[in-house]
Amino acid sequence: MFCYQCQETMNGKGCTKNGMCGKKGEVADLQDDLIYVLKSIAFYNQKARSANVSENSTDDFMLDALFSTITNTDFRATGIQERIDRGFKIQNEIRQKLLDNNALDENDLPEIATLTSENLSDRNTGILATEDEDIRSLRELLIFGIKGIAAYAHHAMMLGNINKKVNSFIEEGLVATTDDSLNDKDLISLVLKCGEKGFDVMADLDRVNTTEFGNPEPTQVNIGTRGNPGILISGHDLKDLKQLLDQTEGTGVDVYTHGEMLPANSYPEFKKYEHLVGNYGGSWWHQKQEFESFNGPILLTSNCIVPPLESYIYRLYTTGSVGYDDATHIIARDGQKDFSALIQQAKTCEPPVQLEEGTIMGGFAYNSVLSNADKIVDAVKTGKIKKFVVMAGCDGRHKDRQYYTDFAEALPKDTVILTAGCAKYRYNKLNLGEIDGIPRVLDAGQCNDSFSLIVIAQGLMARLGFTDVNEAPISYNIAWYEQKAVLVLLTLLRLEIQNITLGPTLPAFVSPNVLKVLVEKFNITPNTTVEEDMERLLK
Ligand code: FSO
Ligand code: SF4
Repeated sequence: MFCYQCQETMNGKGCTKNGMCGKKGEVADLQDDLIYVLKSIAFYNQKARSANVSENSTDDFMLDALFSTITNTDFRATGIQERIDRGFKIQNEIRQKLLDNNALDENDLPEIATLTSENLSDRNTGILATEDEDIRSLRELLIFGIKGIAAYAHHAMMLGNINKKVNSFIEEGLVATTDDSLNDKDLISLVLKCGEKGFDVMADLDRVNTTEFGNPEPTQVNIGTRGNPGILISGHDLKDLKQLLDQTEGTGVDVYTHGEMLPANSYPEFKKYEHLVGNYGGSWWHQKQEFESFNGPILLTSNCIVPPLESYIYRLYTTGSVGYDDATHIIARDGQKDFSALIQQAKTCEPPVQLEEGTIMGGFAYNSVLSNADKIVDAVKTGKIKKFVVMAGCDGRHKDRQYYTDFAEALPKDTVILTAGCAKYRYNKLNLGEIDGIPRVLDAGQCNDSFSLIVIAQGLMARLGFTDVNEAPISYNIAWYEQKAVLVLLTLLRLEIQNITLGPTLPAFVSPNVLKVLVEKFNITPNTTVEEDMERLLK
């Protein structure tokens, strides 16, 4: 096993026996195999697209399979093995279809296309198979960005969106990582193209989410509990939440959000449900304590799942690309998921133990912010707001992440934090106050709603007369953890945003030479101390 895809990788270098996340070595190796199989399918499906014989079911499969390999998603060897087996079936079907249509020359196939279930064990599918450190770094950066695309495209697909250009880029990128003729420059341009597709896929997801559930509106989200038994829903999939709310209505069972599902409380469609009580607890890594004290069933709709305690695993349910041995997995039939097992179980459970009380503010996506732009623009013009600081991204377990709480607290009172993703849990309960009625923390939503932050930044800057985004009073202090955050970062780079501060550590998969390019081209800086970064970021 060798895995270095997330921020918590061992010693900042790579996990080699078992993952720091709890992923078993066996599962990591299977995930390498699965990614390798996907590269082979990608080769064939590119040809199938050109010959107009590609199937939507291949896209479905690719998105789910890539998503399943993201940090803290599917921990099951069986779950990954099933996808490998299905992958070979799909690869064979596409190959046969191409032959039937005279669209494949079997005498001229690259090595990745000659992969079969029989010869898989002869191939070196691991990350270290690429010997050149810089090429390996760029290939993996591309793959991790693609995993991020797949996750967001998968949520959008659940709501009926299929973006063929995005899906065909996934194939282009995967195949490129098998092509020894591509040099570092070629790979850098693909990495930036990945960022461009990141913007497109986040825009897609925003469009389907807001079409289905309305535009998020500023909302005080309750963080207390009430006396009914409840179901806790975590992850990013809003369609799952909708089905759960419909099925629990009138049953006497309440629903609470957890982690990245918090922003759902600000969508008009979800606010209609009286039994959506609010949000319970904090970001993903607090789940051992919080799932324990919640007392009722928990539904994980995406990452991040943490290896659960025995004490609540019988109340843990997974769905979509996420999975854990001994947790019950709910599958969709004709687009519908049956959550009756959770509802029955909830009725036998104690109500949640209250952890805190009060509210937190959410719902500051671009629609609500830009429709109040006058107020914000005035505050900037009159000097009441001097700077916006984008503090989007992920939260994580590292002690060093206290930095983000300290940084938010230390920011001067004439600054506004723009946030999205679970990073916000480091400061969203601090009561940082308001500037002329504008909250100093504007939470746009989930990590994919970083799209909203970009639209907000562009909208405000246009109103303030800036043509160059790097001239505007916005600085970036981004926290990353897993591969969706890698994609968001690539999207910001593709938009030519300079001077991003990144932490709490730099990615292990970025080689010294690749880092040099990132610094030269974009002036990316690792975070240091609150004082030092404050000075730089407020300049
Ligand atoms: Fe967080 Fe986990 Fe949304 Fe990530 S819950 S860390 S970037 O999966 O997806 O922000
Ligand atoms: Fe290690 Fe992160 Fe990979 Fe888990 S996902 S094995 S913690 S690098």
